[in-house]
Amino acid sequence: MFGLSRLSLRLGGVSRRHGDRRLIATVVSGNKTARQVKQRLQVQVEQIQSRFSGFRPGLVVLQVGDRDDSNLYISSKLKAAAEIGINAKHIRLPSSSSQDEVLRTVLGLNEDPEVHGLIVQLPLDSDRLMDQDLITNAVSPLKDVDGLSCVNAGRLSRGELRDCFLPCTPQGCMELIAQTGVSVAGKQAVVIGRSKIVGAPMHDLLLWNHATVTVCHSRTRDLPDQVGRAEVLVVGMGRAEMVRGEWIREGAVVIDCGINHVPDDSRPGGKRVVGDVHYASASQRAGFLTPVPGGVGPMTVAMLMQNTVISAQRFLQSQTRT
Ligand code: NAP
Ligand code: L37
Repeated sequence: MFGLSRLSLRLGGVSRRHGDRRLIATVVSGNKTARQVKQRLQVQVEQIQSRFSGFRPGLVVLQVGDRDDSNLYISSKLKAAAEIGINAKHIRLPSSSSQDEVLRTVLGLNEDPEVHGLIVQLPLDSDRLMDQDLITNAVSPLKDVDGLSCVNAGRLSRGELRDCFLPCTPQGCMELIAQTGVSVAGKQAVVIGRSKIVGAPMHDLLLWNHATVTVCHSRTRDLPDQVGRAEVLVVGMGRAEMVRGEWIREGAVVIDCGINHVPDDSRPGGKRVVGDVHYASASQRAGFLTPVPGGVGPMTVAMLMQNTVISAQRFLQSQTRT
C-alpha cells in the first residue's frame, strides 16, 4: 500500500519511519526546563529585592514525621529556594504530634507576614489519626502554593485558572508539554490516576486548555485500549513500568509522573528509580517522552518556586494598595 512502511514523517523534531522499530521519541528534559524556570525566577527575585529593599519571598515546608522520600524531596526544594533567593524554612513535627498540634502550626504560619508560601509535605508520616484534607484545607488559600486546598482546587475545576495556585506536578507537566510545541487544544488526552495531587488537577488543566480528556483509574477496564487513543498521555499511578510501549499511540506526547524504586543489584544502593511507563519500549512509539529521573520531578520543584514568587508578588501588591 503506497510503500507506507517506508513513509518518512517528521514528528518530534526527528526523522522517523512508520512500520519499523526505529522510531525514537524526543526526550523532554525536566532538568533542563526546570533550570531555565529557576534562572528566570532568580532574576525576578533580584528585581523584587532591589525594588522593595531586601524583601525576600518566604516559603515554609511543613513535614510530619521522617519519611526518607519526603526528606529527599524537601532537600531539593530547600536547595532550589536558596539558589533563587527565596527564604525557605523546613519545620519538622514529630510523628507523635497530634492533629491539633499540626493544625495550630498551620494556623500560626497563616498569620506570619514573612511566609508567602506554605506547603504540608504529603504523605503525612504520623502515629496518630490525621485527617489529611482537614490539614491541607487549613492552609490559607492565599499561601497554598501546593494548590491543594478546596478553594484553589475548586477554582481550577471551574476553569478559573488565573485566580488560583495550580498544583505543582500537573503544572510542571503542562510546562513540559508546552516544550514539545504540541498544542493540547482539541487533542485526545488520557490521564492515568485521579489523585488530588496529580491526576485530578491534571484532568482539569488539560480540560481548560481545551483537550478532550479521559481519566483512567484502578477500576478502568482495558487500560491498553484507553492508552492507545491518547495523543497526549499523562501517567501518575505509582506502578513501576506498567504502561508498555505497545499500548501507546504512535507519535504521542507521553509524560511520566511515576517515581518508583525497584531493586537493582548493579546499583550502589541496591535499587534504582523508574517511572510508571516502560521507557525503552515507549521510546519506540511516542513522539515525545519524559525520562525518570530528570523529567517531571525537577519540574515539581521548579513550579513550587514559581508559585512562591507569585504569592510574594501578590502579597506586595496587596501591601502597596493599602
Ligand atoms: P496515588 O494517590 O496512589 O494515586 C494513584 C492513582 O493511580 C489512583 O487514582 C489509582 O486509582 C490509579 N491506579 C493505581 N493502580 C492503577 C492501575 N493498575 N490501573 C489504573 N489506575 C491505577 O498516587 P499519586 O500521589 O497520584 O502519585 C502517582 C505517582 O506519581 C507515584 O509514582 C508518585 O510517586 C508520583 N508522584 C510524582 C511526583 C513528581 O513530582 N514527579 C509528585 C507526586 C507524585 P484509584 O483512584 O482507583 O485508586
Ligand atoms: N508540592 N510535592 C508537593 N507537595 C507534596 O505534598 N508530596 C508532595 C509533593 N511531591 C513531591 O515533592 N514530589 C517530588 C517527586 C520527585 C522529585 C521532587 C519532588 C524529584 O526531584 N525527583 C528526582 C529524583 C528522583 C529520585 O531519585 O527519587 C527526579 O529526577 O525525578
